[in-house]
Amino acid sequence: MKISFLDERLESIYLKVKEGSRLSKEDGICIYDTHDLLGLGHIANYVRCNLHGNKAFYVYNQHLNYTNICKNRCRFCAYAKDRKEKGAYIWSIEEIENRLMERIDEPVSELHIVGGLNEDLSFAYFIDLLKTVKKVRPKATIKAFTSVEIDYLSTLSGLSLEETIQKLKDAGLEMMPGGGAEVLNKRVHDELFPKKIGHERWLEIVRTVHKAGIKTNATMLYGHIETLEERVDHLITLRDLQDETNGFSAFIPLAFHSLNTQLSHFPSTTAMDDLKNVAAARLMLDNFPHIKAYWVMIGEPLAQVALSFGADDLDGTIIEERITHTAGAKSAKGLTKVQMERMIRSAGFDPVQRDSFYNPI
Ligand code: V47
Ligand code: SF4
Repeated sequence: MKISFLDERLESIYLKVKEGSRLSKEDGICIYDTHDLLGLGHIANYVRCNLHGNKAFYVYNQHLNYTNICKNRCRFCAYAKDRKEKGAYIWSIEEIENRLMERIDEPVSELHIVGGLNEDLSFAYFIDLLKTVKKVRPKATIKAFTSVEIDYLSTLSGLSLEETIQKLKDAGLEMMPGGGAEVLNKRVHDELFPKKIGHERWLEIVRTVHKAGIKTNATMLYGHIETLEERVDHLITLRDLQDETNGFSAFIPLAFHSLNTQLSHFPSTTAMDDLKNVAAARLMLDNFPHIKAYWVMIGEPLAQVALSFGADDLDGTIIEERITHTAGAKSAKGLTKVQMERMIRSAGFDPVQRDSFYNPI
């Protein structure tokens, strides 16, 4: 189909995409820089439909955030607390079991488990946590711990990275979520999350996890101090690692929410930027099978639109989201299966309920 783009720079990007050629760093910057949102959406939707047709995926999942006490205290995070601060919590294994039992009649197929770096927890707690979740929900997939937590668990266990991953795998870990990467860049790291593992260590952990046969997701936290060039570099770094390991399943752009953070003067991300991030991900990450529009962060209405800007997955029902809501998210804390399917259908796509590995349920 002949398209007349308002921004003629998009012509050559469309041509490359149609030929199956890889986009360059300059193309990535142009994707973020253009004001031709509909032209960009057309190209991203072309790729999305070639890969997934009219399907839009979602998962029946439950989030469990076992503690909000964290020693890292990243400047963008509203969720983390110090041990003695009001609202600080640790869930005992019994409490985790109770939270799972509250929803035991629902068809949850994935448990998404992440938390802070809490110095009061032992490695045995994590093994117990995984085994308990597996005992209560034997058929559900455990998608747990970011690379930041894996690094910390390896320190706690006193074992090598490989041995730590093996122990977690033996206890029930099957997949890892994509959080914790933020922006893979030293300047942004040093300014916003200096205590968190750096760029090189994050890549080392993900590479090791992939080698151990565990699939992971990847994310990028955007809408704070990062430049457009730093965003594109982040995407290219992930693309290069995926060429090497093929261990990434989905990419999720995460829109920064500033309320209750040290960066509370930052305005919310705009719809334009949210959609560009979805489209940029779909076009730059040509070796990633899935791009998620995370409705929690960009809101349900825009997540629907994002399905026509490159996203093929709306993540899931979640049940109770805490991290973004502490930072001011206005979206629901969880959605029902009926609500997820209605969102997808009314955006013109066919809902596919999936498991963690994108098999239809
Ligand atoms: O690791 C923290 C980010 C992540 C804020 O892999 C913030 O399927 C915005 O990673 N504003 C957690 N973001 C969420 C996450 C995720 C979500 C859904 C699906 C998957 C997946 C992964 O949120 C954190 C951090 O990078 N974050 N604070 C904030 N104020
Ligand atoms: Fe801790 Fe994660 Fe929050 Fe950073 S983003 S302070 S590592 S919980």
